[in-house]
Amino acid sequence: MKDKEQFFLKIYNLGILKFGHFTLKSGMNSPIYIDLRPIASRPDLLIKLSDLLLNEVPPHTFELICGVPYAALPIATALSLRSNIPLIIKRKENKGYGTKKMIEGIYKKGQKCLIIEDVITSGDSLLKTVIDLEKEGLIIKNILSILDREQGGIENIKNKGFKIRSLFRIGEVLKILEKKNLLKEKEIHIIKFFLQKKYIKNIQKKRISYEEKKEKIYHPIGKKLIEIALKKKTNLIFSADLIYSKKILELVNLIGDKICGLKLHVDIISDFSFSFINFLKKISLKKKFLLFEDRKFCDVGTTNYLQLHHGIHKISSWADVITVHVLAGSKSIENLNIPSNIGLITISEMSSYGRLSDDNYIRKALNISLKNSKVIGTVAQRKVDNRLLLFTPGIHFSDSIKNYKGNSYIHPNQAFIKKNCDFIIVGKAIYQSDNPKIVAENYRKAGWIAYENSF
Ligand code: 5BU
Repeated sequence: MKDKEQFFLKIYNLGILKFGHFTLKSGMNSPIYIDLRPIASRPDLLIKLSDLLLNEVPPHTFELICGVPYAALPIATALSLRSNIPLIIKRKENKGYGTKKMIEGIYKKGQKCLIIEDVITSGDSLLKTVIDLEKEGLIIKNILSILDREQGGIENIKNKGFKIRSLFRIGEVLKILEKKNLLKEKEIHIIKFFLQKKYIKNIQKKRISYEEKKEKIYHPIGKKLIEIALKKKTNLIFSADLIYSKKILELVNLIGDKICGLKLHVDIISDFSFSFINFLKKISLKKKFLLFEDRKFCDVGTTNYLQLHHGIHKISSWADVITVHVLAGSKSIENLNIPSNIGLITISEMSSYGRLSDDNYIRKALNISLKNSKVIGTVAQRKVDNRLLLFTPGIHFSDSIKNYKGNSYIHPNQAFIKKNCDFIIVGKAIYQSDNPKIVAENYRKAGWIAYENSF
C-alpha cells in the first residue's frame, strides 16, 4: 500500500487531478477532472505503473494486451514492454479504407487478452473496446483500470460478466490527499457530496415495482398487462409454439390461470382458422390474459401495414400485442394504423446466441421504442428505461440447456435480478413437459418470487 500511495503522490504532482467545474464526455457536470495523460511523458513512472499493474494480474493469465484508446495506449505499451507480452491496438474509428480493421497487430482467435483502461466512469468506452475485441474472437479474461471514479462503471462491467480491478479508487485517493493536507476541506466536501449524489442516482436506476411502472407506461395495453400481472400474481407469458390449434387450446385451457399472456407464432399453425381464434379470444377473456402475436414485422412501413391488417391471419383483428423489429428505422412502425387496444413490443436485442445487434443498434432501437407511443415495451437482454416493459424470452430452469439450438437460456432469477425483466416468456419448458399444469405453476411461482426478490 505504501508503494502505491507513494506512486499516487508522484503522479498527483504531475497535475492529474483538477478541481473546479468540468463537463465530462458524458455531459455530466463534475467538480473533479482526472487526466492521466501526463504520465506518458515520464518513462520512470510508466515503468512503476506497469509493475504495480502486473501485481494485480499474473502475466500467465493473458497472451495479449490492449489499451482503451487513446489515453491508455502508452500505459498498455509500457506494460507490454515490461512483461514481454504482445500489444494489440484498438482503433477508435474504422479508418474506412484499406483493411478496415478495428484491431491492429498480430493476434489469433481464441487468445486471452488483458484490457487496460485509464479512468473508469460509466464503463461505456471500455465496453466498446471489449465488443470489438470479442468480435475478433479474442477472449477477455481480465480488465484493469488505473483509477475508478466509483460512479457505477465497475459494477456495469462486472454485471456483463467480466473480471475487472482498479489500481486506485477515488475514495481511497481522496483519503491520501486529505491525509497529506493536499486538498482544502471545502474541496473534499464538494467532491464527496458529488460522489454521494451519483451513488444515489445509481440506486434510483434499480428496478421499480409494477405499480410504479404502471404510472410510467401510458399505453392502455401496457397498463392492462400490469393490472393482470398484479391481480393474478403472474408475469409468465406462455409461448405456444405448436402447429395444431387443438393442442394449443388444450394447453391454454389447462394453464390459462397461471399466465398473463399467451404468445403465438400464428404462421406455424397448420390448421389456422378464425374459429380457433374465437375460441382463444373467449378463453383469454375468461381466464384474463392477453394475446401476443410474435410476428416480428421487419419491413418498410407500407409492407408492415399490409402484413398486419391483411393476408389470411388478419393479425390486427385479434392480437392485443404484436412484436416488431425496428431494423428498417423508426418510420417503419409509425403509420401502422393500429387502434389503441393494440400495443407494440419492439425487438431491441434478441435472446439468440450470436445475434448481430451491437450496443449502438440497441441504443437506437431503445430510443425509437421510447419515442413511439404505440410501444409498450421491448425485448432486450439488459436493463432498459423504466418507461418500457422488458420482456425476456429464453427462459429455462435447467442449466443444461443454457445454449440450445442457437438460443440462449437463463433462469427466471437471472432475468429479474440481473436484467430487471418485467415478463418472462416460456415455451418448450412448459409444452414439452410431462405435466404442463404443474410446470407452468412452477414457472409462475419462480417468476413472481424472482420479481419480489429483485428489489
Ligand atoms: P422457448 O421454447 O422457451 O425457447 O420459446 C421462446 C419463444 O420466444 C419462441 O417463440 C421464440 O420465437 C421467441 N423469441 C425468442 O426465443 N427470443 C427472442 O429474442 C425473441 C423471441 Br424476440
